[in-house]
Amino acid sequence: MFCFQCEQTMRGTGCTGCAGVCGKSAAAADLQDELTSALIGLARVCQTNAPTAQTHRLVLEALFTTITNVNFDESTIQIMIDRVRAEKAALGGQAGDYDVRQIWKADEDIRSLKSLILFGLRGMAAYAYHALMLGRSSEEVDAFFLKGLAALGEDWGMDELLPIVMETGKVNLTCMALLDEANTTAYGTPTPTTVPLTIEKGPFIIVTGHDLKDLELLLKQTEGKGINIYTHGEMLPAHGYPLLKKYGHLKGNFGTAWQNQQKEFDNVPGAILFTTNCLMPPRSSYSDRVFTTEVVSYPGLVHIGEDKDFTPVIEKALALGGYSEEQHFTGINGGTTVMTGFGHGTVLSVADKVIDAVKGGAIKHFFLVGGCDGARPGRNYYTDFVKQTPADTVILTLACGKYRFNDLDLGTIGGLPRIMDMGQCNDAYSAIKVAVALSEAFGCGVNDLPLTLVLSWYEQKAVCILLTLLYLGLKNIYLGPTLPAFVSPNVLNFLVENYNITPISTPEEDLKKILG
Ligand code: FSO
Ligand code: SF4
Repeated sequence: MFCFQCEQTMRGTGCTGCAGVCGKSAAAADLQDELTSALIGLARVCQTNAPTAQTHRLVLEALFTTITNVNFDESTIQIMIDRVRAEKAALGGQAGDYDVRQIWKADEDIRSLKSLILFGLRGMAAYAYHALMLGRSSEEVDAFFLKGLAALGEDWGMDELLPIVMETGKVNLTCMALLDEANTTAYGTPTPTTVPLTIEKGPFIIVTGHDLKDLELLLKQTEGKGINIYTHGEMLPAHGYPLLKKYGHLKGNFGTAWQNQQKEFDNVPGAILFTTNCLMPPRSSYSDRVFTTEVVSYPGLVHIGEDKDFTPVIEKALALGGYSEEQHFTGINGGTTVMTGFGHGTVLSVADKVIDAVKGGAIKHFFLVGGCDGARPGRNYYTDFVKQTPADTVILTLACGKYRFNDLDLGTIGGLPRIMDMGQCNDAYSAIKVAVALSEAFGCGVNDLPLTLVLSWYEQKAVCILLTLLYLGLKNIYLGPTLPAFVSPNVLNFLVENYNITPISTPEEDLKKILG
């Protein structure tokens, strides 16, 4: 096997041998390569034979399947390969698969650019898939998946590949806007919401991942059954959506970020539903109560299929019975509640207040401290950074990296909390909307705003978001905890020279540099 698509890759260079750091077997990794090869073959066929709605959906599912911590199951990956090959045949395609392993062996700059495209497409596929589940799609986005995949099979140089890298960022912006519209149309505009970390006594289900539609379906199926529902990880922002929080049995949030799940789920007396990544290999102390749905798959776990009949999850929760007494959990820093619901709809509704606070000097600087969490000790940087930010600064955050500091009480500025959670990783779209609105209000470019992005990355959704920020011309981004293994020295130089991407150092030094 060879895989270097995520931040925890072995020795910072690539996972090889019999399993990846994430627990993916060599056989599953090889099958994921085969699936990607088949997808590139399908995309090449679509250059001459018109794809159908089914082709587009299959492309999303297959790309999503290969994201880190989504699918560990050789049999379901094989089924996906067969479906992609059958689709190619149905479209009348003669061409064979393209062997993606050629990319891993290519010149390091070509490998780097093609990896940025492939991993960006994988991340974007997750967003497009969630939008599709809520009935939204975009011809531009669908067409670009095929264009980008076909480009991976071309014998192109840097001059041809770089524009495709940038186009991935551009199209991902459209895709995030699509998902934002899908979420807010289905569930309303998120509003600021305090979420308890207490688990009440009695049966409960923990829902994790990013798929709001799955959460809604589960809430409907559990209504009146005496089962409480708790979010976990990237599902936390669901509490901000009016049409989800109207369910009285959506009670609070369980646990922290994904990398702590093996400890936090140990012997938990409730059922756990994974709607997307980040799934870690479940330990025997709780594997009997973990369920998967959508493209998530792990050998031996019960999978909830397209009929979305959550009866096995419900029965397991009832059988386990929950805690006999209320449990008072805390966040990483000892806080008993967290807040969410500060999407662009809320922040921009008080834009006048924010602008006045900046003009009057009450707010000196904005930080977007967000992105993915992970297991590396260096990620304490983000907690320390937030703790050390001066009292006249605002911290916007999103994605699972926020669990490092979202239970801290840093006070308020002008009635607004100093830490504002904008939502899931795809809600980077909210941050972009706020930044653009502020730059218009102040009559300057986004790079001239008192705003600094301090990002943490882990998997491929972070790759497509980063490409979107670069496409928008955002400069001076601080990135950590380490730089991607798939970025070659030449490509890194390009990013540093053109966008001044800076690897994080220490919170003290970086804050000094940023605030002058
Ligand atoms: Fe995190 Fe996992 Fe949302 Fe990722 S839970 S790491 S970038 O899947 O997608 O932030
Ligand atoms: Fe390694 Fe990450 Fe690939 Fe898993 S997804 S095999 S940890 S690089």
